[in-house]
Amino acid sequence: MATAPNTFIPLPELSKEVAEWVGSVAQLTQPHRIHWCDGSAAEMAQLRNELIAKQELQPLNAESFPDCYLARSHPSDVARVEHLTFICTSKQEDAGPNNIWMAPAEAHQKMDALFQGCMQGRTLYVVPYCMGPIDSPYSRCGVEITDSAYVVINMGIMTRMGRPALERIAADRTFIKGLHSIGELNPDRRFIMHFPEELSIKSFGSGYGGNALLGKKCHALRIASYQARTEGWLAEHMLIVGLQNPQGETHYVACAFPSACGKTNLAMLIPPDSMPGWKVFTVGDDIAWLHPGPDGRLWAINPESGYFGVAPGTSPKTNRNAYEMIRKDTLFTNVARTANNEPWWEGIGAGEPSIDWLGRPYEAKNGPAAHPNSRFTVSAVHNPAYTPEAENPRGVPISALVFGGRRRELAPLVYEARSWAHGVLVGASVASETTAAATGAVGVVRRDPMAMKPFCGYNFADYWQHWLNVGAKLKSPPKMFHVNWFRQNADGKFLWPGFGDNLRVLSWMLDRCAGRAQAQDTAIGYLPRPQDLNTTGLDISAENLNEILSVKSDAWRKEVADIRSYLGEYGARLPAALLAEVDSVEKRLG
Ligand code: OXD
Ligand code: MN
Repeated sequence: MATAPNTFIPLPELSKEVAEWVGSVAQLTQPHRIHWCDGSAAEMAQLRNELIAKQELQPLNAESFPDCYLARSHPSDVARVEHLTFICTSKQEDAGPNNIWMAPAEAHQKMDALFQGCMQGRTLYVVPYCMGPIDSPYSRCGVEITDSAYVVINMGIMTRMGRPALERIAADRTFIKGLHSIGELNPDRRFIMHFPEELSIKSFGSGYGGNALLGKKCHALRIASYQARTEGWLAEHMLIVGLQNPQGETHYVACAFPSACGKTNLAMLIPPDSMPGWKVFTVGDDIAWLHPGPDGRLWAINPESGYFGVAPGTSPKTNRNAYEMIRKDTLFTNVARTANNEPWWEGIGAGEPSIDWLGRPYEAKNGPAAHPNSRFTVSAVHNPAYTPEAENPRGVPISALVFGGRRRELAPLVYEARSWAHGVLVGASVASETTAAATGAVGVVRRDPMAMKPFCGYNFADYWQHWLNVGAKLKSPPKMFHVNWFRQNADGKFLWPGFGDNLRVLSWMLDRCAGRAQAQDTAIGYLPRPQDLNTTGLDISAENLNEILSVKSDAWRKEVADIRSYLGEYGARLPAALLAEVDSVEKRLG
């Protein structure tokens, strides 16, 4: 546990284990110099100035966007690379069909050959960080070694980075080792390797967020999910939001949606005018670490301290909180600029692009002005919906867990699982259209169980069993739900308004948790009837509402057959209890 900062001891002397590892990495990578990051504001300013001098960072309009900067990544390095991301367990079956596997010895050899001498002439930054509040027993620390100052600045926003983290590491005597180099940013020499059994990561050839900020997806999801299984908790791709009803009661909900499906928007939701008295607090927008508490409830911390959000589509209408939050102290990556040197992206709702994300004068024929996966990195404390509960070392109690995806058809607006085991099946069968957050085709429906397809550090079959085991430990488990904000009609128009109106669905869920709301019992779970939802002031036709609150048996029979065949890929390791849930949905469908 962290104690009062001891500024007298130089950083490299705080932890013998870290110093030894840094020494061996320096021998391999041969940097020009080594910089131990203390996480101070002065250090951040210094790094920014260095990048500005090299023209790798541009200050934006100092009056309207004070302390905001624009970074441009290499045009071939703009998203996560799932096809180059490996889980290296000693046994291939432990990584499972959901991951690309490589034997640890082979992976180390391959990576060490790439890292050999790769930092010559460059600075090696030692970045100690803590995922989670510095004094929480649920937090876990790591050290990222990187040769990218851009990565250090991002890690400084996204994690509790610097001296306090290193002090905690010295006390815990354990940390995740993450080695990163941008290499030559050559896509043919780009690999993101995870060694869950060794609690280490090696990432080469990319400077993009999810590939390079190793505390985020690599540590807080892939390695942490593996670690969580051995320790009895869950590391999930979930936002955490607090909802205070007009009576003043606050309940916390954690929601798993795939990348770029609106987690940041839901986490910062603005209640519609017709729901006065509601308040929304953001605990996290991307990752939740969930622990069974001594009281039999599930408790959540957000391991991150900032947001690495998708910029396109962010506007005062879609997410006023985010729009306000990113007007100062924000690092933008791959957005466009206006003639007035303000950041610009598609869907911002004002202004005109002048320079596109590649730095060219904007021309419509070149496609979007901002890259569809352009991002903002900003500290959580700038969010108007920030709550100090995000710093609570014991976390927040979770009343409901929500799964969801982006599906034009089939999945209704919301349904409730019958039990924890049924909820695990609902989560395991999430499907969603792919987005620009990862390289590859966009808009293709794929199974993305618990929104963890790109992030689970071990075999999904074992992961589902682990979910079932965690549920068995909870005396008061959260209720589980599935939502789909993205239903469309034949003309491609969205049937549900989404954004702030999603609170209507969340409030029905909380009323279900409190035993106050009605539902219809259907083959796939409990659905609200139209009259069970608060529709005051809602702009939707009765026909559309009926449509998104109905279950089409024929289409669902096909879906369940598809789920069965998908789960079948996990063979004998698949938990029997999950198959029993498939059988029972199928039976109810007739
Ligand atoms: C993210 C992602 O950046 O899921 O959060 O890709
Ligand atoms: Mn994410």
